[in-house]
Amino acid sequence: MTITITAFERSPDGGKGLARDTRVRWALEEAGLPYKVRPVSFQALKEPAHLAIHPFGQIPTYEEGDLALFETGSIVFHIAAHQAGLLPTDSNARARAITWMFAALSTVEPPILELVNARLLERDKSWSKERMPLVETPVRDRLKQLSDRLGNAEWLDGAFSAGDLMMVSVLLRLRPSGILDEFPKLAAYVARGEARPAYQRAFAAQLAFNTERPAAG
Ligand code: GTB
Repeated sequence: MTITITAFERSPDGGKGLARDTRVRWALEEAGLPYKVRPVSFQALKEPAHLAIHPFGQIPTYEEGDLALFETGSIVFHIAAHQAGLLPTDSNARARAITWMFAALSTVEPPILELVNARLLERDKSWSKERMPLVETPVRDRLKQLSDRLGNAEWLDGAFSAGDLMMVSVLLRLRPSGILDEFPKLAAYVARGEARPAYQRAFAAQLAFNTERPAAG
């Protein structure tokens, strides 16, 4: 069955891989599943056809036959649950890998988004400088805890899993801030994720998608 995902018609990052279709592409590449990508303009995101698939008018979405999904956590979990390679077969190890997916999305990503948004949207505000420590400290606290847990291990819990895919994807959002480099073990962990051939293919595909198509008229 054909898998179709949606992505920004033109990502604001110009193909740096920061939009969330990249993590879905990565999971599909890890799973060896071919997929198509339907571009969606910012206007079309909020129109009925797209809202029927994504109630919040966002990308990415995932369609496979009768199934339509939104939320990257759910999409990556669906892919991982149905293909070998992204979740362990041992039930306890599988539950722990899923726990890391939730941890990435529920515990690590929120303070990172707060910081990313502050850097992006609040830089010109008179109070921006004072607020910055308030958004940077929770990120550093989380990264310290995560780095302590990872230690010198290659991945968070044994073999690479969907938990690592999600955590690396979340941490990648931090790179422009420079904060990731304060935690060498995490920087190396992210680099290991990026070095995976499946990530490389996903990154190249989203870059081509954002740079090689003619601009919409
Ligand atoms: N919780 C949802 C999920 O995980 O799927 C969040 C989905 C989401 O935030 N989608 C964003 C979106 O559609 C794109 S990824 N935004 C449009 C809208 O809400 O109207 C966030 C994103 C966008 C752009 C960059 N960038 O250019 O650097 C990075 C990340």
